[in-house]
Amino acid sequence: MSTLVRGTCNESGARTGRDDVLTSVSGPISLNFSKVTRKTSKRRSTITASDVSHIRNIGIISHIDAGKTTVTERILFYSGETHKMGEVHDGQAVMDWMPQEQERGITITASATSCRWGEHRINLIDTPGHIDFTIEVERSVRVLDGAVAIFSAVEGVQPQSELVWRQADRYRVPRVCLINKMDRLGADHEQVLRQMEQRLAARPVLLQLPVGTEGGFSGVIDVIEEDMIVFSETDLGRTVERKPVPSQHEETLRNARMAVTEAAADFDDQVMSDFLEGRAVESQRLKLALRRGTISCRIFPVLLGSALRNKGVQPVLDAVCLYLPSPLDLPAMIGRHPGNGEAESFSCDADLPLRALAFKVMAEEGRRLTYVRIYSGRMKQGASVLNPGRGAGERIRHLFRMHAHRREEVPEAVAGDIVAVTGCQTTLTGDTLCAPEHPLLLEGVAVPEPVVSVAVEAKGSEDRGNLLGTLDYFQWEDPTFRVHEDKETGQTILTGMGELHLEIIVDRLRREYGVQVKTGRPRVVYREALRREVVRREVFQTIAERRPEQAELLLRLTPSSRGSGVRIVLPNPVAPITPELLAAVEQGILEACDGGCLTGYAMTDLEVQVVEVPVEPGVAPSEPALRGAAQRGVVLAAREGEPMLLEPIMKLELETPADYLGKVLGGLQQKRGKVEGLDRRGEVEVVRASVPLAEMFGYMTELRSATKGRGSYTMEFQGFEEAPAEVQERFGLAGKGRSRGMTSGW
Ligand SMILES: Nc1nc2c(ncn2[C@@H]2O[C@H](COP(=O)(O)OP(=O)(O)OP(=O)(O)O)[C@@H](O)[C@H]2O)c(=O)[nH]1
Ligand SMILES: [Mg+2]
Repeated sequence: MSTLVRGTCNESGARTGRDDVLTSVSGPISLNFSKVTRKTSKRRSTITASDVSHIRNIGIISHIDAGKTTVTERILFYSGETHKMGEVHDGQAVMDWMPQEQERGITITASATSCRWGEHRINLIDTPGHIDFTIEVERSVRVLDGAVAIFSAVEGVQPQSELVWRQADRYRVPRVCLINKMDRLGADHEQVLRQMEQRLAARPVLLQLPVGTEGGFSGVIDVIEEDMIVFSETDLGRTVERKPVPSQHEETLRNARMAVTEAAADFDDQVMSDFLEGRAVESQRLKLALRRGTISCRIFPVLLGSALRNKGVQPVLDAVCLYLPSPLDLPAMIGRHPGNGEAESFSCDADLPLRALAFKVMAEEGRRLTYVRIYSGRMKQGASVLNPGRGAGERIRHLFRMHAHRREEVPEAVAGDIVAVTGCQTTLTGDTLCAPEHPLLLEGVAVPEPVVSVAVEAKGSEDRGNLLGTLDYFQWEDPTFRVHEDKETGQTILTGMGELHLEIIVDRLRREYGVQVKTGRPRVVYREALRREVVRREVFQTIAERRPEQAELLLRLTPSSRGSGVRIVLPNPVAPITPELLAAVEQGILEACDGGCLTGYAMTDLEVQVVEVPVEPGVAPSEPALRGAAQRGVVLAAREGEPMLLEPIMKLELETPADYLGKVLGGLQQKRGKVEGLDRRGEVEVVRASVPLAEMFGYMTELRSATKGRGSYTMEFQGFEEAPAEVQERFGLAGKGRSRGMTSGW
């Protein structure tokens, strides 16, 4: 597999020296607007190469319900992209355009949009917070250069906040943070800052102080500029005024500025010496130092606001332009040549050959709309490009700048930009598109493990005809959604991330495609693993084109540690065994592992070594014979290896009022849950536990009734563990320590 290393940003970014970063920032950015002054500049949708330093590709990420879509709606409104402010709770948000999103008040699919802020173009992706749609966050952070991480001032750092933070850490995405919902009862930004330090191991730098608390929250004090920012109540916060800081805040402001200067000092020697000698540091110098710290992911600027009350959003946009990197500030990208795997690094340069990554595919009436991030070169309407991973050519028919569901056609896009294109036939999420004469593979998108399945059956004969085709569209769109047929029952099985994920798919089948289905109960997706090592010699005979063919393999299957997946070890190609023949062997092994050896669930935590491919001198077996030998050999060997079932285990974080703790813990114990930690936050107890997913269907109803509607929980996949003996036996497998060497049935 190809890998791309997105190297660590050093202090100054890998491409630009420290001074370059300084200059790139000082020109276009001005934070000193006193009234609202942001008239949207005349739209120019085509970005030219010279504009790239003004592009910001950002995502909005957070725990469910922290206010991502509400913030995004304000961003579109204040930047002049929309003329009416859409509200999530009215089902009117532009970004939540799917009917299911509008009805449920949650985001389900990441929506891309684009706006101008001063001289900057901000390409923005509003992501969902619900864990079932985590692929949307994953693919977004893979292609974005920066993010706005939102926290609720009341709930603080919630479990899902930790998860998305870790996703952004993995791709080293610089972040500015917004503590939202400052208007709510119990808002406590200092508590959130402490949680960021403790739970995210992050270093937040508070750049604003609140003016007023809870319902009286009316604006913020800008710690760097030392003035107060007030948002008008009469024009939906469009007018922003800067005023002198009221005297009662002066001392707090002095201390806060000192803390900001101390943080900035780590990124600028002059600021350090001014700080040590007690001299005031001018604002611009502080901002530039903070920018370096932010781009290197060593600090995280924090702002305060209440998006719903129209306060604090414009400073977030300013901070995005000021502190987050442009595509030019990023370290060089590294791709691998498809043939020899050799690495090549390249910069964000429109004059280099095209390299782009498809990160999202949407099916619209059977046609594909493919979202791409361009890393180098240009993509033009009508261009022929190569998908090197699939060895397929693609033609770009049209390019669009997306505004949620609305499209605006553009003739071309250059390195650094994000656009959607039509015309791609085979490209899926995580695929590279590049210039045909310069093939290079970029790192794909990590796909999380789908662990819940449901059987569906079409209601009428017409529905039956449409079902599989429509499910195919959904599979293009969503790499965490899989479809297969249960060989025994003939039922169609849908596999996804959770109950909500599958419920939405079934709802979309009905509404968007008019396909009516009956659904079974949700079930967990097990895995097969082996208890002991097996060595097997497989001789496979087949008839091809009326001629008998034979292939022989010596295979060793060794169980490996939990979470290690499947590893295949092939011998070196020695004539007459060619790399193509070994690829056929690998294919056969993968097919066997995917299909499992007894239960139909895929095998995992297994090393398959091809010890030997015996051949008669000079006579090579055929590809189909080798593939067949590998597939059958692995299945039969696995059946001798004391196969067992593994079940998915979830990491659970649950909140309950302290009074109900005993009842909740009792319930978890009955579900084979293991409590790993208890935390008191005010009146609320937070329980961290691991629990088998199989026990958790319908748990929300149970928890609500146990806590009089006041408990809530989130869970994420943690790993697979051996399933209990009753489950093993239900599938015809032996419980721990009891083997039923099953070798028949091939
Ligand atoms: N009081 C208050 N409510 C807010 C604020 N911002 C958002 N909300 C409300 O919080 C709820 C969730 O807001 P969304 O913007 O949908 O949150 P989200 O993060 O996009 O949620 P998901 O996309 O489902 O993860 C809605 O009812 C909003 O009206 C705020 O600043 N103050
Ligand atoms: Mg949302």
